[in-house]
Amino acid sequence: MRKCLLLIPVFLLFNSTAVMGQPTNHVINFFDSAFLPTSLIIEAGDSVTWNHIAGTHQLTSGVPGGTPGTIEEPGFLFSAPIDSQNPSFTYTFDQQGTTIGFFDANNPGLVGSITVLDDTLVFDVSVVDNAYIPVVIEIFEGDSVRWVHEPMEAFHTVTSGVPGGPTGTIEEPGLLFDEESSDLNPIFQYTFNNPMDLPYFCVPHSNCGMIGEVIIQDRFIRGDSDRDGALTIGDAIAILSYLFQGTATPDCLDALDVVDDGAVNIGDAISLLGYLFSSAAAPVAPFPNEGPDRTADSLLCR
Ligand SMILES: [Cu+2]
Repeated sequence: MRKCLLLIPVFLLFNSTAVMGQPTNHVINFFDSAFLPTSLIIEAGDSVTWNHIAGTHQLTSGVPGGTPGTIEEPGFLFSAPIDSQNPSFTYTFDQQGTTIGFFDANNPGLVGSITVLDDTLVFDVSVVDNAYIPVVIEIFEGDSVRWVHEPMEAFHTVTSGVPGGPTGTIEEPGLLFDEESSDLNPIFQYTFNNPMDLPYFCVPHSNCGMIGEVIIQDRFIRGDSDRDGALTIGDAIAILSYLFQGTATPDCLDALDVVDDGAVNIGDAISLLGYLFSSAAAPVAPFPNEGPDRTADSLLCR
């Protein structure tokens, strides 16, 4: 049996380094006979501003002759003059996973596109020194993990479950995946679509501690403490009950963290009540639709 070189603490908690940024504003400039850049890749929630540099233009969403009633229909999303009197136009995109065309109706040969990424991410785990680094990784449904075998590293496996785990459960060895991690197969990527705490291990080295864990969190709506899909006074009551009446710890503490400061406290209930009854600010993302929380904090949604 191969001798283990290193033992790594198993429960080293890892906070995501791939934090989703704040919304970005992107710029496209209209010159007399072109606009630049002609295409952009943006994140949902980002905005694009088209600026006038020269010429007389009619910025139009869609494609020339696009099918009526679809996002390709000219002007379906927006139509705005871009000229010396109307020097800029801004639109915010939240159509995840979609490519949206635009063109100049005054010169339909000028076409461009905005691609809005979906909100899933790919996280890397290094296979190095007889260990998976980070040992524990927290992701959300729809995210992927990529195990990267570092050069000169020994032959390992990335095997779901635990050694000798019960058949028919996620602990069963290899139920979801059983891949070699070697110089010949240096990258293994897997997309997780269901919330769970998934242990995994290296077949040759689990006995010396080469094990890891992927925590796949449930997508949620911030403020939806009782997980019924809507924000009501019941959600504020659920926060107060958890804090002051000793009700069981909710599975999705992230949903109770209305102000997203990484802790659940009375301020979250007050903020939620303010939103519901006195037109205070809405909860931050994920809201109003379900989504991941990319803020690095210790709260989980299970
Ligand atoms: Cu190994």
